[in-house]
Amino acid sequence: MTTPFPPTFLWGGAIAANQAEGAWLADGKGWSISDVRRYNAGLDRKKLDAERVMTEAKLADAHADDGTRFYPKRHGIDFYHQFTDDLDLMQEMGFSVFRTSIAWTRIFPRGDEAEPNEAGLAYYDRLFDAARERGMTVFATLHHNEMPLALVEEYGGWINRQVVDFYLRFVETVYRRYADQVGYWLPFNEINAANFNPFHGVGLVIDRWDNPVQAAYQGVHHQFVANARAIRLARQLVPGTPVGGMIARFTTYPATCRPEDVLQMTQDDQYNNFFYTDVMARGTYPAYMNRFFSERGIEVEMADGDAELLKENVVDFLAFSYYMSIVSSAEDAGEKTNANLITGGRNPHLPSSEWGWQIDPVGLRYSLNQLYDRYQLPLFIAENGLGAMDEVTADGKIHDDYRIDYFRQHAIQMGEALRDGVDLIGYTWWGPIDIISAGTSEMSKRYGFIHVDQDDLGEGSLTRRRKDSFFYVRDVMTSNGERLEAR
Ligand code: BGP
Repeated sequence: MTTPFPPTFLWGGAIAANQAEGAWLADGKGWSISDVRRYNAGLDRKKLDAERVMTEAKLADAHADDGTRFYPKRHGIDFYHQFTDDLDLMQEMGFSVFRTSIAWTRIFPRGDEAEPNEAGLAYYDRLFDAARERGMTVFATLHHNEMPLALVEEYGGWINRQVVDFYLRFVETVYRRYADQVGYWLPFNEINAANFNPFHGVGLVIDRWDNPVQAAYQGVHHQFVANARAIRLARQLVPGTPVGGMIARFTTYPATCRPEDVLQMTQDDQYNNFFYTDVMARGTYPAYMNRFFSERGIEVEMADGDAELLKENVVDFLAFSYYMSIVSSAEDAGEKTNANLITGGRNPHLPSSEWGWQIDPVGLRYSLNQLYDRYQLPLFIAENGLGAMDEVTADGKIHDDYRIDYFRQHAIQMGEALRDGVDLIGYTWWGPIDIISAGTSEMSKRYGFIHVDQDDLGEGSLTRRRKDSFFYVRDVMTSNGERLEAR
């Protein structure tokens, strides 16, 4: 079978600093918002909305606890100290791209300093050199649920426009430092997350705001401005290096063929997805958002020059995360299911993960065609993966056929999208090594092809083990998809 994947196609994996590195205060790093995300042993995986909300009381608890047991992102999987061994394993799988974030608080611990923290800069020099020495292009995310906590507690997070300048100081510092080491820049991970997890997205503490929805959209506008300024700065400091925009892709289908359900799907698509990619790729707020805002009494404050800034600085490529799909219904009827960042209608035609996320490989092909038809920009799947409970057998094996099947089915659909003419340039599996869950701070929600011996409370040897999926994925990536069908 001739593979549909071009020789330039980038295969690899994605992590985020706050979910893997640990070393939460090492070498001058400051507190980030992920360091106050508690693991709740009693959490109900079907009711995660409450988990996502950050309150003053939860913040106070986190400040009072200087341990790491119930704040798993403080220790991660100790990637900070073990990254060379982990990158060896990724190289063995044939990765040609490695996506990670640069933790803002390693570079500017509080976020408002004038000068950067050299020890933090030196760490990413070592990490990026190690990845490149192993044949991987570095795909660097600059904002991934890890803004400085001081900017939240003392400035009000992204709702305060002053944070835009602090962020651009961080961006300029890392552009200058890593100009020759980074192949793809991504200023914001899932810029649409702000309306589904406002603390991760814009640093919003819910009981500080009379109108948190209004506040979140104001924070998003400031991120659009920051994104456009980061693009403009890239043309000066790292010319020729692509800068992308990313959303969490909430693929949705109408509950029935009733026109009202189809209209609901269209509006969900507009409000949850296209609003953000339209601004980043077309450079303007789409007209349909005027009605959305006015019907909800939302007034986004824009400064003189913002419209021109957005129009003149649009992304070079679009990235998105894709895990699952959901269902839209006009009456908001039918059974619900938990999904990435949101709760949506359950699709009776699809299986679910143990966390309720509906597994939909064909939806990936559909999403790729939809996004490419709309923008004709190169596309990059920056996250795709299956979180599951893995079991280690007595002889130390992990037989994760379910993960092999998830990867295989989605890779097949990527190949179909390429045959459809979609300009898909790369794919990074989310969590190639087991890391801490973003939404629940669980360790037991495992995505990796590499198992890490650690439980939800941080107990374990941190030993790394190759799962069955490690070998299958290695064969697919090193053959550039030729051996995709083999099972
Ligand atoms: C995305 C985040 C990632 C990742 C993923 C899986 O929204 O960008 O950080 O964690 O979700 O979510 P979780 O880890 O909660 O299973």
